[in-house]
Amino acid sequence: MKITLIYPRFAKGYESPARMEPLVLAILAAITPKGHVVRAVDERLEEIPFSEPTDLVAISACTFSAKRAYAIAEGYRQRGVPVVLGGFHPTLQPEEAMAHAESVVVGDAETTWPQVVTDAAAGRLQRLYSPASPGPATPAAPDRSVFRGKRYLPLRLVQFGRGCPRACEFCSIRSFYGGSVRHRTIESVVEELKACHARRVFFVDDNLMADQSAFRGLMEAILPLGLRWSSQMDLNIADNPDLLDLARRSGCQSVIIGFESLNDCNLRQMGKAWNHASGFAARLANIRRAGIMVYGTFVFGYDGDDPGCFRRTLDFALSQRFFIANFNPLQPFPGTPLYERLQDEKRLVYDRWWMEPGHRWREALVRPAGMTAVQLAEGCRWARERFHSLAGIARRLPSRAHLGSPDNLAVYLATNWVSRREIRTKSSLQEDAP
Ligand code: B12
Repeated sequence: MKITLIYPRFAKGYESPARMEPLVLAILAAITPKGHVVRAVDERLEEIPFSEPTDLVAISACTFSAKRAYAIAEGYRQRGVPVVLGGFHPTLQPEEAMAHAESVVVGDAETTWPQVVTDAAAGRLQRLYSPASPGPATPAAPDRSVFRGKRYLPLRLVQFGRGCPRACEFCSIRSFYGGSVRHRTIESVVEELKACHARRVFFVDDNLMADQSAFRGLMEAILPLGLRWSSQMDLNIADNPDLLDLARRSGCQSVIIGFESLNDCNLRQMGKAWNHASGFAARLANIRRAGIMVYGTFVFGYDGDDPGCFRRTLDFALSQRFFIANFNPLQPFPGTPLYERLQDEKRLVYDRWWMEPGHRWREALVRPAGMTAVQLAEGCRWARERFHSLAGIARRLPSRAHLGSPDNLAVYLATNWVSRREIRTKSSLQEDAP
């Protein structure tokens, strides 16, 4: 069979210069049984080849790309080609996805994709593939030959483990993986890093230090490779000077940490009571002292937020000299406890916002308790723009972490420049029309 694997774009006209490799396509290619010809298409870089003959189409969709994924599926189905949908959105909304495809895969590809291909070749695709045991599969090593000739950021995306033991109300990870974390062997990660000649790496784990001993093992193993890497992890990294030092020596350049809110009532409401805003500054100082840059993320629209929360958070992010920060309005992803709660409380602006034709990126999706939906959207926009203004970038620059090496400085300036451009493009963007 000829199999076409597709990663849909998010929105028409959204041309970020900072595209990352869609790891999922390389994993699907790696685990496709022998004897089939695979073509990977990243719609962010190339047109969908509707007129090219193919026997099976597999599309990966998250909630933001679901509407576009359904439109592509429709295009192929009209041409008589069977379509399989998988990824976060079809996993969390299988009924909806089944209306747009011959077949829907729930959960990780590793457990089901070889069977899907065998069934498709025999002309007996099932409507739904759902793994017998829940929880994350061990990630397979990707086949990066599918990225050849395509222009991605000079950054390797590598996955050590999947899942996070935390239970944050708004996050899709727990709904998708449950509370467990599954790691590949450290040897296979090192082998992959060597094979793809990695210099700069983004470990796409949901919480790289979810298991401290696995984290330590990985750091020790990659120490001789001379990498520069970044990843998401929780703030507890700041409390362990040995681990911080080991991370730095192994090449950790930046960490992405969800601070979410400066309001402890909000942190409690979102299930992050293990974090306290009063401890943020001291813990951030520990990370900066280790020479590691911090990418902080914040979310607005929880019940303790009032219109003043944007200025307070912006001041904090500027004074703490974050490398980058996100200021996002609460996004209720289907399948999360947050979505269910807000639906019960009748506080969703749209029931299925991801399918709304007129919905824009800058629009709020929830009705917050302490302000209007417009104030929520505008407050986030205001904080983002101030943070990424030239004055904001200059104010955050003088930090030991940013000035610690010429490479850190170059990454600081380049990333802020790209984010500044993306913010301007996105805020004027309409969601993709099918
Ligand atoms: C790296 C990453 C990014 C990168 C982009 C990656 C890229 N290639 O371009 C960056 C940092 C830019 C990013 C941004 C965003 N991201 Co992001 N990101 C991730 C992260 C951490 C890793 C992605 C990855 O490579 N995973 C590894 C691959 C192998 O996993 P996978 O894609 O899930 O595929 C597996 C299964 O899902 C399944 N599968 C997937 N597709 C298919 C298809 C078929 C046919 C089959 C059989 C199986 C299958 O099999 C695969 C292998 O087992 C994920 C978290 C995660 N655990 O995946 C979040 C995640 C995908 N992001 C998420 C979000 C919300 C965003 C943002 C919208 C955040 C924001 N508020 O701005 C933005 C939007 C980006 C934009 N375009 O504007 C959410 C999506 C939730 C949802 N319900 O859709 C996730 C899950 C994080 C979370 N905590 O919830 N992201």
